[in-house]
Amino acid sequence: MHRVIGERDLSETPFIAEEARQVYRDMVRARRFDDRAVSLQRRGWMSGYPPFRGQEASQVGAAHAMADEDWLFPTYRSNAMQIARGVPMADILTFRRGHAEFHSDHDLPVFPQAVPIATQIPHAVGAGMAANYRGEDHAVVCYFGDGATSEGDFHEGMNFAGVFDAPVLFFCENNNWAISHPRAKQTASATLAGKAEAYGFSGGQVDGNDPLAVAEMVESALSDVRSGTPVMVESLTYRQGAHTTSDDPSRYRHRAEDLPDWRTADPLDRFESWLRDQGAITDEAVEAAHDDAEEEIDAAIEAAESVPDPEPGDVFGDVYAETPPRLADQRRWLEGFAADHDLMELDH
Ligand SMILES: Cc1ncc(C[n+]2csc(CCOP(=O)(O)OP(=O)(O)O)c2C)c(N)n1
Ligand SMILES: [Mg+2]
Repeated sequence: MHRVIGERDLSETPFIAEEARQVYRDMVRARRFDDRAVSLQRRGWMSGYPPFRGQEASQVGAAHAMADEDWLFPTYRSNAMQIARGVPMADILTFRRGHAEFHSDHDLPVFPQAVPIATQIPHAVGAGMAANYRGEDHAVVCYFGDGATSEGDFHEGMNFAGVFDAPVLFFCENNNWAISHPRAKQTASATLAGKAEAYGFSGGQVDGNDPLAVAEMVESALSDVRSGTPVMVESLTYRQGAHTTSDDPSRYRHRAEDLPDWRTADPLDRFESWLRDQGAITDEAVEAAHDDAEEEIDAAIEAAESVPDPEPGDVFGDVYAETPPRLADQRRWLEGFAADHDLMELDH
């Protein structure tokens, strides 16, 4: 298990204080975003939201280890990673309000979020293989959860990556839950990282509530990836909240196995108190991080609110180059329904 907090002083790590403070600021941005998003959903501002509270260290640490040109393949859960990579918060909000993702048309190397579990894994491997064919030297970071490791797409993607030396870092964020299903029942494997061995490359575990440990491990994994071998990192963290705003975890949380304190500890509190012990952060810096984050989120909400509602017909767009008959039928049905109920107009 790779770890920094509790085992090393900041001076014994490869990080300087300013880098550690930047990681902290991104964790605050992510935490405040998540809190506000849940409140917005609760008042009907968006239909649903999957909180990532508790997973900020894991995601921000990993994002900080990536080079600017590296591609990220995210999911609905990895908003902190996207925020730390520079995806505008307003884009994430407009997406959750029914728009196509990336409303601002940024050109960051970030794929659209995958909502079907594990489908992004073969996509990420394909992007890595394409980079090899084209002689490009960026790496691909594929984010997924513990539950995704039980999907066929995970095994197919890992297999291809191993056979074709795809420059992919498989970043598995083990938050102990796949909706209500605990990790203990997900697989009989001792670890998730151990699955990499079967595909011919290595995997390792990191304390996912320690952002510098994650950054250090991901950076070293990415250097292996760039030299031609895929790597899997299992980041051990904990989903503090519900699966989504439609879920009630009090119905099943009692079924969680006993987890060590570091696993369920709050990563933001833990990192902040360690930075204070290290003399690397002041009260003013903490306050400024929160104020700046709040200001950024206020602006993002305003920007998202200024975007007109999506057209209902948008759901048929960007799926196929040519609409297949089945979807054309569905579209006709929706048009009829809309006309009968005087609900909306579909543009053709
Ligand atoms: C292919 C597919 N099957 C089932 C679902 C329903 N589903 C949504 S989230 C989820 C659990 C995923 O757990 P995990 O991979 O650990 O990710 P987390 O939600 O913890 O981030 C499932 C089964 C889905 N979205 N896609
Ligand atoms: Mg999970």
